[in-house]
Amino acid sequence: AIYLNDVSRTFGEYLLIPGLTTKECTPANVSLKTPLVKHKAGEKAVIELNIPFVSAIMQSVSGPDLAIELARNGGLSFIFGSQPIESQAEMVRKVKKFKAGFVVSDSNLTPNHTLKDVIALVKKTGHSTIGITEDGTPNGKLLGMVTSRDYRVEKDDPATPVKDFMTPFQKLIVGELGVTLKEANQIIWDHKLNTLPIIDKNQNLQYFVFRKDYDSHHENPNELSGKDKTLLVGAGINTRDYKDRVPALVAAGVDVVCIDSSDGYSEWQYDTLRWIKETYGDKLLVGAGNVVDQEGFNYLVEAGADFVKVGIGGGSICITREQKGIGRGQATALIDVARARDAYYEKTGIYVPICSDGGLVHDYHMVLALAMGADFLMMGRYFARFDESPTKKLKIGNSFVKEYWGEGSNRAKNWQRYDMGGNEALKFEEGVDSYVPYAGKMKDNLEVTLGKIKATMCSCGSITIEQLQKSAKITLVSSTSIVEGGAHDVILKDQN
Ligand code: MZP
Repeated sequence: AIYLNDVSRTFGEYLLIPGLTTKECTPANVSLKTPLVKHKAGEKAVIELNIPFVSAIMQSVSGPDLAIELARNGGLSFIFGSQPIESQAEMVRKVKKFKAGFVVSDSNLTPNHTLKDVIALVKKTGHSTIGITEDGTPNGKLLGMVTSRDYRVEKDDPATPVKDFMTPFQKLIVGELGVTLKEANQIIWDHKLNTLPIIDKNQNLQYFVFRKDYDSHHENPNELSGKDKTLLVGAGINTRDYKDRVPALVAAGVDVVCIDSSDGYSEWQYDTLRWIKETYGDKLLVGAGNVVDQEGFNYLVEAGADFVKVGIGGGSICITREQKGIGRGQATALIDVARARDAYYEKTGIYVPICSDGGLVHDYHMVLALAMGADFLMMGRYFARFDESPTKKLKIGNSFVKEYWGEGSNRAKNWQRYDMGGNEALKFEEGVDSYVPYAGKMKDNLEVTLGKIKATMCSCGSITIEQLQKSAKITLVSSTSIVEGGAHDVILKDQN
């Protein structure tokens, strides 16, 4: 056997030492932009994220609702692959149909259609606001609009004609084509609107701007509000049915795929990557993993991976280390793989981003992972707690929880993720079925988490992830100094 000299360590065993905080190091100046896929030195990656978060490729995490909300907030979801090809492709389509920035009235709804028709359209398109035009075409004259609030209130009587509950045009505050996001936002705030219809000079409805859209685009307030962007979405794939699954996902408009496996250092992944690159070239971006050392990284990069995922056995629902005795402390794995990424960059001038997957518990762990070299972070438990995750919210005792189960649990039966060749079946469980505390809306939680990340980065004297990776000072902590880091030697007042 070969013995590695380093101890397998995880995030809780490290702390960051503050660097010089210059006057420009303020949270408002921090950019969390990060590359998702490989690119040449000095060039930008084809896909960049505005926040370094992606959601786990899991049934209990990444459905279309979560994908839409995360993309709107600057991150990206990988729609889970442990489902039939057609239903996964449908989820991808649902996200791609949801236009960021605006919603065109692509209905054929006229004032005489019923609420039932509106609900059917909402389900089909994912649009939460529907403009009603005279002739039912996007270029027809705007007469009014129906929002999700209206149809929720009225859903008891689906036969109500649209004209009885739509907000008539006269009452709307209407922006005109060509307004910037800053101007749109001013109108939205001045008139306490959530949605601003935008018309052209002939008073035909063109699209809507949402307050939320402006929020998520605040980095670029001078952008015209009508720029049609679609949301980014990824999807998980496996090494068995990729020749059928990948074309279906591509046809659905997927932006990036990722081979999902608990142990990615395999010839199965090599073959899958080669097939994708031979079939699609650089038109389809593909991540691979998971690995925990330099050999694993180099092997997948050589096969064509556009990013590599790091982590075995650290996930909150994962029992792989107990079941199979394989894995590596997440921090040690990340530090090792980041070295391979940097060496490859030195040698070839090609930067292959790495993703730290699983095991992030506290928000400061996220900063540590970025400082140790992760370009972005994949999280399951974190996102499973939110309204937008696809699982049930339950009340247990006095608290609300959401369900969260591993892909290697009997409930998910994702045998492809744990495939070692041979027959198709999950031979033994590598994950658990659990609850996580319910935490409300994603957006509210992201605000707090990102606020903390930015504050820590400022303490470290960095306003970009790249600077943090280069200059962060990291120290190991002893178990006694961990005790020192919490409240200690005081009698805590009753917090109720
Ligand atoms: P966490 O954010 O909940 O700590 O970890 C999520 C990660 O755990 C996923 O992205 C995936 O890599 C891994 N995972 C998913 N299911 C299992 C399992 O059943 C698992 N063992 O380990």
